[in-house]
Amino acid sequence: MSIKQLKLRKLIMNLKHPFTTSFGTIQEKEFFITEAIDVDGNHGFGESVAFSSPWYTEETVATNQHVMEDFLIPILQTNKMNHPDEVSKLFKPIKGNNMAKAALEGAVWDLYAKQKGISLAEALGGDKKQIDVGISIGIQSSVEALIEVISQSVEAGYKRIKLKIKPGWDLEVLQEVRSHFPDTLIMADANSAYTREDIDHLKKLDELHLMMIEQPLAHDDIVDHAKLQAVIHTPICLDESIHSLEDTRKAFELGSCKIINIKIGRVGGLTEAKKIHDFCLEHDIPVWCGGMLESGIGRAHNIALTTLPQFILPGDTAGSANYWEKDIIQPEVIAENGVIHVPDSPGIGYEINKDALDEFTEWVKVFKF
Ligand code: OSB
Ligand code: MG
Repeated sequence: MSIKQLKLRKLIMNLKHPFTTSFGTIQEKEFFITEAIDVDGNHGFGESVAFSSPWYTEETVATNQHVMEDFLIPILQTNKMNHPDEVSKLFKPIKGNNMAKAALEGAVWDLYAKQKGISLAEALGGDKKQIDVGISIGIQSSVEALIEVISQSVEAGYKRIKLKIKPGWDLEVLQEVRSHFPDTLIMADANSAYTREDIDHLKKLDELHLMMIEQPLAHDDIVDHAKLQAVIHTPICLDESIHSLEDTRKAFELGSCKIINIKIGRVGGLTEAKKIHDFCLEHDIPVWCGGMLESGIGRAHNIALTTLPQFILPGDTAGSANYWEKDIIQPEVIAENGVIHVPDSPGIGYEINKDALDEFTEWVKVFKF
């Protein structure tokens, strides 16, 4: 699958609403769109999901650029491939930097599916025609404001509501929410805001009947999560701690969680994401697809991945309009009653809105192969 050229585009897009987590607020999103072009004029697109600051995990937009330009793109330029699964093998000598790796691998996967004339979902082996999605709601200025946003999301039909929590915005807020929405599927995401000192406090969350609590403890921990899971009924879902199939196996063997959030960027690409999925299918571990406030291109990759069978829980891929005034794909991603119809045209299945892409592009670099 010969690549003739690779384009690296730096974009800046402004979120419709600031998104606040335990680690901070994101308003303006800086990120890369990768584009792999072949001799026949096929174009494959990928997206880097790193943020400007290393608050979620250690990668940033700047480290992504360094690692892609100085290490990963040269590897692609000097090696031939027959299948996108080979990209992660070629990248193996480079440690970590999974979001940088995934951004390039994603463009190769899309290009491959377009060369074969099949959808990315089909190329991955997924066969769902539609996927169920939930929504992730950031920390709000007041409980009243939060209740209002939840009401709108429930009305829009999202299949589950995820609420960001942190010390001081947790038990009482969730109790209030639970009393307004007694039957709604609710989960909480702490983005590593607690420590083992908080275990007694976290035990109190059991009374709220949450679907799960996501990443309560440190971003690099699976040991204390196992201790916490042993004393709470609420299933723990790991996000930040899982970077690979090996991490997944270890977390499973230790009992660190009961559910896995798979993010393509965090695990280094679709090939590794699929391996984690297959392990979870084999061991009966429910998985869902997380989000990183992506543009439509990253969102399309998430949709394709979610067509695999073990994605049995609704993910965070809400509709484009939830994030952006204008997205860079057309049509935009639409979630109707919490359901997204999976496109069946080749590759990611959405056209690029070239005007929007150009409008948000800060600069483009071209790498010849
Ligand atoms: O932990 O899943 C997370 C957003 C930014 C960083 C981390 C996370 C999130 C979300 C929102 O929860 C996901 C989305 O709507 O794309
Ligand atoms: Mg999370």
